[in-house]
Amino acid sequence: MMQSSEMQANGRRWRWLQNPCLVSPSLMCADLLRLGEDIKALEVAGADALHVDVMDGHYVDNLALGYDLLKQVRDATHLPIDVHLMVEHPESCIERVLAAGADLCIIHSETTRTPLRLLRTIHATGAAAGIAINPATTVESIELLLPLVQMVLVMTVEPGFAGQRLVGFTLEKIEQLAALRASKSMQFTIGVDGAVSQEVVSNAASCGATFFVGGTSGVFLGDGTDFTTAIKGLKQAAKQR
Ligand code: S6P
Ligand code: MG
Repeated sequence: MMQSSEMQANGRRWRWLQNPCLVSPSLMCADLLRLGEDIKALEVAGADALHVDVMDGHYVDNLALGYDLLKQVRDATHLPIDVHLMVEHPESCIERVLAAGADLCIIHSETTRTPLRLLRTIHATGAAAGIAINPATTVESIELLLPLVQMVLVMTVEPGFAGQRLVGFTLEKIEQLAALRASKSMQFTIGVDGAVSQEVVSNAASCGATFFVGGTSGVFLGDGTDFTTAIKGLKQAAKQR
């Protein structure tokens, strides 16, 4: 288990996660044929991080962004990169993902038999660690891991695809996590991923979320709205909680 002194030593590197409102556009929703241009435009537009979904076609029925792309994204941006691992047995890819430049690595605890070891591996490189919970995954099932993570990412859709509808009851888990965090003086950030529109941001923020993954519902709107307007809209919605 990571010692608290090591947690403190990494505290400065993880401080960006404590910002009261972070928008992290999901790059699988970008124009992949013009990704470099989209990344630059997202930086200028006020993105706080970039969300990279890694999918293996087993844990979820989709294939997405791999090591080589992740390395190129790392070289192309100064923003923190949060990597969302939707893969079976993440231990087999974690070292490569970390070496490719993840600042925050988010796992699904049910994909591994050894989540503690995995969190330790992530922390050993100085990266922050997170756990994602699917709509049907309970907060109770990850409660023991909470003191060890810097982020809980509440999936507000089933993982795998962009463009889905919100699963409404997931917002209650944000409140539950926020109450647990307060009662045990923990520090993890609560994020939401899936169907994150302005309305969802506003509701999720009022429940205690501060980290918002922006996909087709929030940032890549496809209706001519530019990234600056879209990201500003999400940030304003977070204030209107
Ligand atoms: C989905 C993935 C997400 C999506 C994002 C898409 O499994 O983890 O990060 O990229 O949720 O956003 P939207 O607004 O299209 O649902
Ligand atoms: Mg994701």
